[in-house]
Amino acid sequence: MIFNKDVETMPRPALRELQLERLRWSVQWAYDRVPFHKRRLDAAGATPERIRSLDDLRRLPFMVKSDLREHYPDGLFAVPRSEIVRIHASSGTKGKATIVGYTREDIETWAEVCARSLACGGAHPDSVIHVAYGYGLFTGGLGLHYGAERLGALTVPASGGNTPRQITLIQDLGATVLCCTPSYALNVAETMRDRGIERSTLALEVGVFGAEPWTVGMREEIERALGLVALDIYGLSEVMGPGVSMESVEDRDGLFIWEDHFYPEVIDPSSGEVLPYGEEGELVFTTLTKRAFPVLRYRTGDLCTLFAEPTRSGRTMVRMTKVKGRTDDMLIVRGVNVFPSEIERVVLEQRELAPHYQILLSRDGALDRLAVHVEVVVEVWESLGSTVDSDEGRRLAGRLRSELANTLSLSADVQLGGPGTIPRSEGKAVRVVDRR
Ligand code: DLL
Repeated sequence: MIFNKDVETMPRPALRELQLERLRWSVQWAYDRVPFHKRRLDAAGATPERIRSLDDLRRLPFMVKSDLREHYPDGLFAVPRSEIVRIHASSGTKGKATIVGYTREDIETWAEVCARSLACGGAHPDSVIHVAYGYGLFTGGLGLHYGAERLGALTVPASGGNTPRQITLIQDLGATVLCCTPSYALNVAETMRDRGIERSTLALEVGVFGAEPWTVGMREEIERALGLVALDIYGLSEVMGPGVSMESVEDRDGLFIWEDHFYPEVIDPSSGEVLPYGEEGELVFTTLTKRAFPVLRYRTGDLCTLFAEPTRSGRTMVRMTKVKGRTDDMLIVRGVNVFPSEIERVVLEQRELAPHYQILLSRDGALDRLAVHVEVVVEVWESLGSTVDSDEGRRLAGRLRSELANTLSLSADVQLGGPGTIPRSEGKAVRVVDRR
């Protein structure tokens, strides 16, 4: 189902016209209301009247996370507090949270893009949508909640935690759509297995999973365990929250960016140069309709590729590939660049290993040490007599070690463990522990 057919299937020339009109509005709005934007646009000679084409956006300077921190909590808001109806905060790990604000119109837009996203994933007004993203300052829960209600679906605001109770609710209310992080979906699957709950007692058809990077291998694991179609949803608080882009159930190839509200660019992270579609780089967004907290060329730190080939679903909006990682989560180990997603891919290729892993970095004198801790799957654990300290256990660890060395060009210590060794997540999983 296409939630907003006129917009989602708009011919691209008409879409570009709409984007230009909105871009001019957005730049003017930010310029007139936020001293930070006025100062920077004046300095760059990129005042609103000079924006005559979409390419003129390139005259604007980039915004980065530290700009938000420096104006904490609401120094970049473009409307008086009396017009803000909601705030959320981004889940940054460093320093204070970043506060973001919404006017009533912004909440409307957000509900619309989340409704579009859910429909894009196959949800419809008769769906029962179980939202297990956290409700609160995190945008996941309330964002998708409003989208599900806008779609007209029966919405279950489960939030995070108490997994056994969530499973009972999913069963008893007949949830057809599950919204949560991919790592929490695994947690749900594992709790079901531990309690002997058959997946046939669930009516789940689709999972709307995001808020953290996950590989195709992880997708397959989750689909097998829960018996649903697992789709990827992307977003970030600074731009809106969930619902910036979403994979479609028909295409299952890349995430459609709701370009009538969020204008994407991909840049070379080191030079800042805009890259053509098809080339991988850092995703940058300019909001086209946001009132409370407009962002102009905000660097997300997320790495992906844009592409605009025709689609099965008829949607015309540009797509982004799954996020490969973040510019700042690339690990540099003994001078070699390593993305956690590469490690996840190698781990998940091994049938005997479970999708529960953690990457540990430490320093031994001047030397970095990379260790990968992974659980073996329950059946293997049982067949090994509940220990990995055996020839078979050592053989498994040895194989993972050599696969990692081939892929990463780097040696890693491998430590296998039994089920439950790695901490489980209720929101975003902590995959990397850097003790250097
Ligand atoms: O995570 C919004 C969200 C909620 C998206 C629910 C999807 C579902 P933040 O807490 O501000 O917002 O974190 C944003 O999370 O810059 C990415 O690095 C990462 N991220 C979000 N979605 C994905 C995804 C929410 N599908 C940051 N794949 C972003 C990979 C993702 N990374």
